[in-house]
Amino acid sequence: MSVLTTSDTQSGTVSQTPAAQLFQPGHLGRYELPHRIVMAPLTRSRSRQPGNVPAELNACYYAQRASAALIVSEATQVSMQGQGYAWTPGIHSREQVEGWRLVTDAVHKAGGLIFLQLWHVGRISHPSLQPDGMLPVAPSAIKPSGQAFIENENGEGELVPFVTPRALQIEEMPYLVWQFVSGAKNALAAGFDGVELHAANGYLLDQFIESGTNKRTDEYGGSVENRARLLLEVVEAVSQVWEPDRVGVRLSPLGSFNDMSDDDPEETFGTIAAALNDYRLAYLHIVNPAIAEVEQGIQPDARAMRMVDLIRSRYSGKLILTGGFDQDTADAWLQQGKADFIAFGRKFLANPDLPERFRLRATLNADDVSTFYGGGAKGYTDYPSLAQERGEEPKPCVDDSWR
Ligand code: 8OZ
Repeated sequence: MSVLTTSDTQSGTVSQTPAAQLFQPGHLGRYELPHRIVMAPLTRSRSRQPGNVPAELNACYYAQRASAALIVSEATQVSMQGQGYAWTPGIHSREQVEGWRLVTDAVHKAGGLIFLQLWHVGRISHPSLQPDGMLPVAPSAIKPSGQAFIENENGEGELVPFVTPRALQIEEMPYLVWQFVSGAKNALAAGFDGVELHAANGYLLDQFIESGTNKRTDEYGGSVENRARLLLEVVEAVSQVWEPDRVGVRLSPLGSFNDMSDDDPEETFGTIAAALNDYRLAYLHIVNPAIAEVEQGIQPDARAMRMVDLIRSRYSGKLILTGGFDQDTADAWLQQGKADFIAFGRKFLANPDLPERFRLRATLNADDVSTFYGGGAKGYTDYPSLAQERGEEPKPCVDDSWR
């Protein structure tokens, strides 16, 4: 399929140029994907206000990136309680479902596949983002270090210190599962192709999983079986809304973002990876524990590499790895069998046609950190494609038939 793929199966020889693995087709759940390049979930904080509603601009952004084998949407709160940052989109109101329909229609029209990432932030929030100014909720009343990103009285983004969250009562656990189920049902109504459960990066499900944030003494705390209970209940319930072959789970073993820690990450994440086998999910998505080293082109930390290998050996389904990869490191990791798909975040953000650029080994646009979060089209839908660089007019992004 790719001009760079030179594998010659007829003569029995396999000689592939460095990007060959990335351009092999592969199955993911019920889908047959044309290559191995996934777009990672990226928070962009550009939903329409009020109401955190996806709109035409967001449809344009995702449609531009439809050549990804799979797009995993930005993290999307399943409820008001699940919101932790200003202007992130939700999937709990009728307007949001209609807004996401613009996105899924636009991506499908452009030939793409898109999963919605279902998100509850737990303690990574602030009363100003919570219903009735209530405290954020968490497995235990432990304040994260750092700051929440909120909207101030002037409608501007502002960083304010986190507060101590309220520890959830055991009677509230079914309500947490219900919030994810409700988000999953709404995702189905909005026309997505599947859902990914965000159990990474220090948000609610991860707060239950890891011992640093979970000091509970009931059946949701203590042993790894207990700390994994909420995740597995959500997996089970969401798999009844969607078939399991359209459900993925994202984890971040050894991650410290959002003040996370675990006493025995090998036991915790090894056990969870094995437990997930029972559900026959579309995939497990891992935030690369060696992200910093891969990005800098240095030898990864031995513990990080052991964790990648541990997850691979315990989990028998498809694995997506994200974090720090370029074309060659991605291809090498696929070649070594460390993952089945590689997701790219910052590179996809700045290169709407990333697979084509990889295929042609074209220069990549650099990303602009100052426009990552909030704002409008600048730094969002105005990164040029190769076709534009050749002088073609940009494709019209918004088409009246999507309204
Ligand atoms: C960066 C800024 C805000 C949110 C994550 C959803 O870490 C996020 C996120 C990342 O998964």
